Amino acid sequence: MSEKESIGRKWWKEAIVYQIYPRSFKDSNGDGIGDLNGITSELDYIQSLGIDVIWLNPIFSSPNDDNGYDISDYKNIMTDFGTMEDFDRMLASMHERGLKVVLDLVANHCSDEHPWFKQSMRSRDNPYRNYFHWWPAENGKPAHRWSFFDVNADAWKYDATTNSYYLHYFSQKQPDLNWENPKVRKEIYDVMHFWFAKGIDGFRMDVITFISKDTSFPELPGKYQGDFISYYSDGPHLHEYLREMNEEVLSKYDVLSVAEGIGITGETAHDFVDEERHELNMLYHFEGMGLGYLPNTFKYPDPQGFDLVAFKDIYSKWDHVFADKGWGTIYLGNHDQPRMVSRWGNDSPACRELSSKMLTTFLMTMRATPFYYYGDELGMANIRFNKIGDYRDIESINMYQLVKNSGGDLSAFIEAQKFSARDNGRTPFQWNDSANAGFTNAAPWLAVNPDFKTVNAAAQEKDDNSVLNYFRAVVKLRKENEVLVYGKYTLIDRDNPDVYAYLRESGRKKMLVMLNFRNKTASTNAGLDLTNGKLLLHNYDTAPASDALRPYEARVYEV
Ligand code: TEU
Ligand code: CA
Repeated sequence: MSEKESIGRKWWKEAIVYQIYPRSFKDSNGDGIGDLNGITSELDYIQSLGIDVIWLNPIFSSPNDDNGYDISDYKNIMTDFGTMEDFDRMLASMHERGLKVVLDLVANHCSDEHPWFKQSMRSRDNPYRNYFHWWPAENGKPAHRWSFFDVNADAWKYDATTNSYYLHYFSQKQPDLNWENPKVRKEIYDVMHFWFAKGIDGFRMDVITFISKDTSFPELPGKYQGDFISYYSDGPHLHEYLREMNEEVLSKYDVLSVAEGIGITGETAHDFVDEERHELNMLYHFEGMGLGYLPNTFKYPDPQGFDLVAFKDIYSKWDHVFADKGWGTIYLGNHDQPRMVSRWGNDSPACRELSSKMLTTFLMTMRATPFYYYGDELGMANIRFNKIGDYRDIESINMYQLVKNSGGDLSAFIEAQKFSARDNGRTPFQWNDSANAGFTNAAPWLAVNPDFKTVNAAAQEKDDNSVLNYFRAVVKLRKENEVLVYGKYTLIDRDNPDVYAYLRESGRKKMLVMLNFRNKTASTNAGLDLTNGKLLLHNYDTAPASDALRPYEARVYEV
């Protein structure tokens, strides 16, 4: 079996996924909200990036309590985003350009405005009753379940209509679907077939690890020590349902399936993605996303920042997890995280471009499928709102209320949200320096970052050394050097607190990647004579003068 066969080549292992948050990409009809026709109108730009796959956050009918992650009709397009005709045209145009499309499957919960729930809450013997998790109130209050978004962090909501509580891990308008009910599973498989029949190329699966519940709803077992996320992602029939989903749907198409792997650890990862398991292709983990936050706080940043050695350990461990089997993904931002350059780099005017390029080099040179977030290719930064009124995200608004209800320090909360809030990653795309950054000619649904006058695509198009053109260059480097996809990964100089360096090797090809994560000159002892190395890419506009790395410098050598 050749090395190539042993690698188990797959298109989705070699792909670069570009995530578009449709609400914030481009408004085509002047209502201040991004939409599908807006995306279709910018396909030249998207194609120019060199990426292969577009992941769209939910575009289905929704009252937008959680910006589409609360679906009221799985087989229709959200009114704000357009029509099914708009979708069909967008999909056809993307396929014509060789771009694949991945949609977002939100099947752990749906909207409380979905007909299923409207029926279910009517009476205890309604045929849809068992589509959700109900607890009859005469049995007393059910055992506590923690909610991500509830203002009292309570995942049970009482409904007087049938004197019962229903379960909602997220907001009260996001009741959890009862996957223990085979009718519910059939409904979801039917929805997946509907979109695959339309020609889409895959699904990113929202909190898919949470779908199976112990419906006797016991007190949280002691072994989880209060860690609800680990308990939620350890349901009794999870893998049985993922195998069934594969058998009923995924195995029938050549598509990409990726789990939003909240709660998945290095120990359990293979259960989800090993080929012989016949479940999913990939997952993305959350281990890195906890770095740099003060423990037991709601994403309050650690003033010391994040520990680079811990960062290296996490991404090296996950490379090792999939070194021989399975396949990983890599990301540093998305619609649930603050902007990459503000979180992991330095978004000061002097360092924003350099550190953004350095972080992009990391994502494009690891042995995993990159999931790259719209706007990061421009180095878009956090907007850092000063007041709760500026926020549109239910998580920030409800957590503010929760802090208020418990008499907490609201200004400390607002301060922390400047660093970690999700809306920092959802501000409109900055196309040019015209009004509203060319995103819309109406009032945008969420404020545009005032730095758009300088940080925008039009300005960067013209600048060979821009973050945008560097993105295109490092994507090209990955596409032209398969060693950066499948090559063996080896961490170098692990204890170096400032530089992340690693080798990628395959056959006679050997690449050395060196990344300075600090705003100062730093060195790494790569133990390799770089003078014989061929410098393939670096993020400064002047050639390096020594082995020492300049602030936020990134270099890729062939050695
Ligand atoms: O996110 C689940 C999830 O992990 C997030 O709640 C995350 O932990 C948190 O927001 C970080 O602050 C998925 C979607 O990606 C998210 O946008 C939805 O809000 C959520 O599920 C519910 O569908
Ligand atoms: Ca619009």
